[in-house]
Amino acid sequence: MITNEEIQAFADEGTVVLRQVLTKAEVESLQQAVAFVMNNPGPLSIQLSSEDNPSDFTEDFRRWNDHKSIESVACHSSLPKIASLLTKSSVIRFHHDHILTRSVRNQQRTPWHQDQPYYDIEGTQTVSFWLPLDPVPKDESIEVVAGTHQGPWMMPRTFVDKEARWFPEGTLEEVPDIDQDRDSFQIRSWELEPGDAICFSFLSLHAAPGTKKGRRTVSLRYVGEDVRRAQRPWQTSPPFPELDDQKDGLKDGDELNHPLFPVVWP
Ligand SMILES: O=C(O)CCC(=O)C(=O)O
Repeated sequence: MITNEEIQAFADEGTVVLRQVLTKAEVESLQQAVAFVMNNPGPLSIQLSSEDNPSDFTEDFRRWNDHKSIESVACHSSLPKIASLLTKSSVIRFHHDHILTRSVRNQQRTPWHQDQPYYDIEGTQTVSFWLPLDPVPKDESIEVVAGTHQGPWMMPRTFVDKEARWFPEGTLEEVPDIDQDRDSFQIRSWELEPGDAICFSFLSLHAAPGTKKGRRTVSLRYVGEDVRRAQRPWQTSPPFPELDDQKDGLKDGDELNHPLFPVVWP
């Protein structure tokens, strides 16, 4: 299902491409789920179109309870076991889903960023699977900087107006200007077919270009046993307000032992 070379590549670089990890039926079920999500936006849905980029770019988060196919692929496909092999964690929890749809000619780039500073977790055993539901040419595929999974953490900023979120200005390194000096970075990207996955750690620096023909993707995110809650005095992206509940929530340093994060492996 996955080779030792692929596991080693993920350990060394924090990213690896895996071919045909989802079946055709799983891809089709996710396509149906994305159509449902687009027609029924959730409370966390964001419309990212702007005046200079009027064509649609929509994101939605945490929809796995709303459509059986997202739950089924997240919890019962080959992905949980692969997450265990890549992160070398014997226990894997599903963390959340993130759905991104760009319509034809949407040119909006997702800027370079790490995901983990936007969340409320500490730990190293993490992996996201970026799952395209349409063919993606290499020059329209997500790009990941090899090696950045080792840190350091870099300042999360809002994507549009670049405000520091949420660490005080100056407390974290800034994301380097990668596009000004691309040859100095080991940038990985791959042409993809539906069923393929680009795997990357929650700390890997990554960015994604716009699209000519349109692109539907689902990112499914998993954590291993060394991951703990890091309570934040701000709203994370996506938010998990349930975790702040005095009785049923999680405290700083707790394992993510909560129904929001089901154990999916073993
Ligand atoms: O597809 C994109 O535009 C960005 C995806 C991304 O940043 C992620 O999945 O973490």
